[in-house]
Amino acid sequence: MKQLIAAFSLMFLAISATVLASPMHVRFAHLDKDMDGQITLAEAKQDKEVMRQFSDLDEDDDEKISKKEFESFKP
Ligand SMILES: [Ca+2]
Ligand SMILES: [Ca+2]
Repeated sequence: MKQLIAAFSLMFLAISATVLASPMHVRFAHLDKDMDGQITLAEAKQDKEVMRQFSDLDEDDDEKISKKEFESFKP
């Protein structure tokens, strides 16, 4: 029985990780309207939450959020 619970927990973790990982890609692609791989301030305005955290997301302060900056962000 314990093994079954452990197996289910692992499966749940794997599913959560997948769900958590994919929306960031989707969200980035959605926000990056001109698809240059960067979210500018103007593009960030489409998403209130991204806008609010823009300065935190923009680690190198170039006023653009690169895909790398977006994906490595931990709130
Ligand atoms: Ca862009
Ligand atoms: Ca940046």
